[in-house]
Amino acid sequence: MKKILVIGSTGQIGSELTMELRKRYGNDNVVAGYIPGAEPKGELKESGPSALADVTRPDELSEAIKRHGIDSIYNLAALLSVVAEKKPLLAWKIGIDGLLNILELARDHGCSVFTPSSIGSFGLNTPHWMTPQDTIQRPKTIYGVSKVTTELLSDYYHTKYGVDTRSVRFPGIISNVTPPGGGTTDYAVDIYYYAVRGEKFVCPIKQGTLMDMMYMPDALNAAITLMEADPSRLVHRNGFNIASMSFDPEEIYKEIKKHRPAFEMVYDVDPLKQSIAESWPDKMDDSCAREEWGWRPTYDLATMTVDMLDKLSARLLKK
Ligand code: AKB
Repeated sequence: MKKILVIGSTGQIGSELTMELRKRYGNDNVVAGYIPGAEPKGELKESGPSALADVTRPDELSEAIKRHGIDSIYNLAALLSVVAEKKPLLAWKIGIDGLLNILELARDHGCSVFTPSSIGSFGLNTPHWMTPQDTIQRPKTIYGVSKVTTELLSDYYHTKYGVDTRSVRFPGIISNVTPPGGGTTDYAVDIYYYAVRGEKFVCPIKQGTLMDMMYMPDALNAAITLMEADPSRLVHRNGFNIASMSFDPEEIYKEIKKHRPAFEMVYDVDPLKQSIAESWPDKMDDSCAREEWGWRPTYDLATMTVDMLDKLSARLLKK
């Protein structure tokens, strides 16, 4: 049985990924890694082991790997795109210095490593429609620069040292559990909270701006399926385009309005978020992920919207 460490287990993806991994591999086999100030709570804390795992402290990471006999690491430590622009040095320290610490330890201890890349690894001169798997990656944000570096470093450790590194380029992830913080795609999560509370939503992204998005259950499944994939089938490693839906603010608004006819949205465009959004793909081509490890999403905008509204209403309105 695998012994897994999730670094960043209390973040937007980490909190749900840790629980999903515990369901599949057993509670005791999945360690929730955290940093001081972001300790696991509730079900995440009670259902399995946890350990201090700050990517900027290699001794602490090494201790967690040895103590729990870890052979597989999901590294979710990162600042999202908007907050990274405000703290570029910290974004680099966590995203790249931290990744190097993990890759060195993975080399020593024979661990496999999943470190997500993002649609943020592309830039203005990348083809925006059906963005190919292998194409121009010249992003202008520090988030993008660190995601391209993540892909290259992870590939380097695989070819040079045989470390089993794998990753996907996540679209904007939408979830009804832990809210994101500091991303360009966050509007597509926030809009559901406003709709359920019956409040008017002010959208920071311009009408007509398409971005790839994905519902959390598909995102979790992508990460775990890729890590389980037969390595002999993988032509690529870091990182695979994965896609399930692409929409602009008007489309998600209209979809929500089908269920909440009184819901209202107005625009107040945030120039930083807008410029980042415009540099990202409108829609990625994920055929390599489909061919090399059987990627198949299950949610589209309509089915996700029903589930988001149901789950959020059940949670927010019972308070
Ligand atoms: C962000 O908006 O920064 C992230 C991402 C797409 O990588 N959600």
